[in-house]
Amino acid sequence: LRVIDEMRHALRERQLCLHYQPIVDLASERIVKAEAQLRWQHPQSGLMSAAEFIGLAEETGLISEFGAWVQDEASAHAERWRGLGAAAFQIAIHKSAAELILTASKGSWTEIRDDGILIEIKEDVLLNSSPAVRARLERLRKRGGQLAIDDFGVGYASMSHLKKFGVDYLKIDRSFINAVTNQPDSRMFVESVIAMGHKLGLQVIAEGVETAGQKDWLRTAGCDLAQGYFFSEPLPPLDFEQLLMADA
Ligand code: G
Ligand code: G
Repeated sequence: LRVIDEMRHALRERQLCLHYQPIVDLASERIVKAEAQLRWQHPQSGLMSAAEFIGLAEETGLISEFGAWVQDEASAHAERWRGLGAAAFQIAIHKSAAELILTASKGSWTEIRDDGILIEIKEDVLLNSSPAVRARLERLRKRGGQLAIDDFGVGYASMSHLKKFGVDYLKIDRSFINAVTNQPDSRMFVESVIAMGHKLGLQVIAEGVETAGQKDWLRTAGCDLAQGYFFSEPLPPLDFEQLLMADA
């Protein structure tokens, strides 16, 4: 119970922040997007990653307020950075299955900030979605937002799910990218996902790129975009802004 109070307090007292990890276009090697990672600057525990508190936020329903805050904050940053010259710059935010079920059925996920945002969902959303969630994600795309499947390859989503949903990007899970320069199986998997993605009219993003060898292999394989420690770890907004402006 104390934790719930602390989370409410965190929202009111501006203890939440977003860190941004660049997503790079492999052809030009320019930053074109960023993935937002929610963090909580806890007064006693220090900087906490989303993995440490999102579960509890989901159980208590506070996730809808956290999610709204994330989308507002990310939209404001995206607008600022587009204004500073990164014309088509886009921010990707995570939305969990639990958050979507809660906010889509209640109609509490506002459409005001749909334009220009990229929503990342995991395969479980494709597999177990309600009509309300599907309808909401369709409206997102009609209103100028886009949809990415995060950690693609670790779950059971198939081509038919992708066609039914209207998806814009596939993000290949970093476990495959990690092995791409030394495991033929992973190479074959990544090549297949790129081919399937392109056949379906989607762009493919590689997650967890850590070496120049992986980056070069991915570009040659026709992968569109990449993120990972090779380019940058997730950065606080001001540090990310410097990186973005240096890149422009
Ligand atoms: O950066 P970190 O290792 O804490 O991220 C762990 C996971 O937390 C991410 O892979 C992502 O799935 C999740 N996450 C990060 N930010 C958010 C957010 O704003 N909303 C939700 N629902 N999940 C997030
Ligand atoms: O679930 P998701 O894939 O969004 O995981 C996000 C987490 O992965 C974050 O904690 C982020 O710091 C971490 N991450 C980002 N890039 C890399 C990378 O290149 N290698 C590894 N091992 N982790 C990464």
